[in-house]
Amino acid sequence: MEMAGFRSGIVTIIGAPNVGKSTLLNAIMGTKLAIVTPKPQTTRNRILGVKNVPQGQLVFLDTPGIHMPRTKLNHYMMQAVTEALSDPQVVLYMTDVSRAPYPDLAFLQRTVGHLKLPIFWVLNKIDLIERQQLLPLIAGYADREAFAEILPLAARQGEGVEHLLTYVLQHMPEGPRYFPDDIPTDRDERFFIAELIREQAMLRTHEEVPYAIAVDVESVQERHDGSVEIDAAFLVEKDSQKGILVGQHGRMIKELGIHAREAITRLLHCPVHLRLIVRVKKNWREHEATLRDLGFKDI
Ligand SMILES: Nc1nc2c(ncn2[C@@H]2O[C@H](COP(=O)(O)OP(=O)(O)O)[C@@H](O)[C@H]2O)c(=O)[nH]1
Ligand SMILES: [Mg+2]
Repeated sequence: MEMAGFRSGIVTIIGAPNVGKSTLLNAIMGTKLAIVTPKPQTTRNRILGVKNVPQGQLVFLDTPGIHMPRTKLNHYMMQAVTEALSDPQVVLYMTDVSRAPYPDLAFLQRTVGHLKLPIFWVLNKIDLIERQQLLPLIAGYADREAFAEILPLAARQGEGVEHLLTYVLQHMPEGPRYFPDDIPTDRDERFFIAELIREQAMLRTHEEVPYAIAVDVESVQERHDGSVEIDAAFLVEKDSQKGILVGQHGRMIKELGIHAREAITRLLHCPVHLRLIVRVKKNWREHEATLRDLGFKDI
């Protein structure tokens, strides 16, 4: 039995691509669950982080940025958002103060209007504006009463994150501990390994290429010496993309492999051997069976 007054529930983070949703999840968790790049649509799945605090348990859901689905992959990405909105107790709606600070109320009405639950307006990236601009910016927004709380923060610096946790907890109902204390997420190691590899590829490629890349972790084997051997394949859609990812004399794939290996070593806390190959799979983003293999499915 939990102590009296134990609070718990689901907190869904939504907002436009690139406002800093995944960065906030990582800041809350104090560890890297979601990959972050300067490119929109980096997050493709719903990512769950369980934050245990002395008075409760908060289950955060990071979501892909809201956008119009153009491919089947995008369609699944938007389904992940819908799923994350099926049963939250609090919604964190994030905007970027340095770019488009004000909420899109029509959008909120459409997506969460029917839920009748507290919505926080989280203004992220306050490090990018002058401090004295912040209050007038918030005061200049007429529909403030649409929000249960208005919280400015800088997710990348971790500034305001403790504050946010305090407020979220106040809005949580009494409830059980949904996850054991030592289970921080619902995805397996393989998922995070694939994501860390994809992050390095996304950081180093441009235009359409980062969006045409998927990573399939084909095997993860522990060796007797305590190290781990990983085989992973990049999927791309065209030969030209394969050329870019491999790079001249294999330089690109070698370089990103080094960085991915370091990141995976931090994740697994043991030496890692990483073998990467690139496969061309025409139109994989529209290919139902491939998407299913990669873990995207109808809900
Ligand atoms: N300056 C600044 N940049 C941030 C902050 N939070 C996130 N970013 C950057 O914004 C970009 C998008 O972040 P990400 O978390 O991937 O956004 P998402 O698409 O909403 O998940 C990345 O380059 C982050 O480093 C912040 O508080 N301040
Ligand atoms: Mg993200």
